[in-house]
Amino acid sequence: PKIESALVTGGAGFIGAHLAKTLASQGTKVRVLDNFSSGTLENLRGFERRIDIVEGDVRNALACRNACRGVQVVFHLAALVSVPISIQDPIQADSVNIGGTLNMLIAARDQGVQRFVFSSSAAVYGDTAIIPTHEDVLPKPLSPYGVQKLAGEHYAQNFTNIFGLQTVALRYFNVYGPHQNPNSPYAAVIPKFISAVLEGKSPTIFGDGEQTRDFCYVGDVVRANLLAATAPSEKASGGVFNIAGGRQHTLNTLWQMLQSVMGTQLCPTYAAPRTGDIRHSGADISRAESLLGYRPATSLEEGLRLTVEAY
Ligand code: UD2
Repeated sequence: PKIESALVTGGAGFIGAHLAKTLASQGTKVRVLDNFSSGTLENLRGFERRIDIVEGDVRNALACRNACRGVQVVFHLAALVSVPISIQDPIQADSVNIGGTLNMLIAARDQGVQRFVFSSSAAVYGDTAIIPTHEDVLPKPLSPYGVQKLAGEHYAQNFTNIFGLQTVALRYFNVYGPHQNPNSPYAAVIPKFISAVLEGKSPTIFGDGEQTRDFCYVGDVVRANLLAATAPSEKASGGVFNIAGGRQHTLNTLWQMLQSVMGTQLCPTYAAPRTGDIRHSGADISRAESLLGYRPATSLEEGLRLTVEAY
């Protein structure tokens, strides 16, 4: 099924821009709503004429309402995504992550949007002992960010149950890929490692490097969103789905793979474990496989190659 028209909130951000550009390439009429606090026009380069780019904030109900007008599918990615910032300023993070999501749900409902795909996070699980983690594991978020994403999922389900708005929540694990910002102090590990190598510096591994993560290539996250938007409503609506690579890798393995992709022989610096870090993370993706038809297509090695090539 074709998506005729879509709104991508946070569409100038790392994941949102990949999604918006893919939709536009497929012939979907795309609008992006972004306040450009962390997103950039650079991320949408080459698509400025094909995408309706609106500067606006999801905390503004009128901006949300206008952005939803005439739209079939809403992909809601706009968020304050930094866990440390959500700890330093939970009220501001709450106003964006919960308030903004509520504004978008109300706007989508009132404008007759068909389906609402909500970007959630593995952060809702906290430090669970059940790995790979399936969606029925009791969420126990360890940060305001995780609390806010979990609240967003529940609000989305409210709107399905009370108003009949079709909603789907996707819990992303560690997403990586081209154009992910390496510069913020809270940058993700893969862009940090790549930029260290490119600068000839030794990267820092926090802890012994034997912690594991389930890395997910951004192209797979984009396909998961398209599937969530088009899957039959009886399978998808009101659901939450893990979206990940479905494999766990240690940080040491990640570093080895990256060295081989980049053809370097550097020694990492080991430092004290980062406070608040979880040791292991890995997704059970069987629900997304069986109900959405999601299968990760990009191995970590291939994804690293694609990411490095884009630098
Ligand atoms: C990810 C998400 C976060 C939240 C969390 C939930 C990112 C950027 N963050 O945090 O938003 O959803 O999952 O569990 O996707 N590391 C190093 N050296 C570095 C940077 C990181 O060794 O220079 C380690 C870090 O200690 C951790 C792993 O790499 O063990 C991944 O770190 P991350 O910041 O990329 O992502 P994570 O899993 O902490």
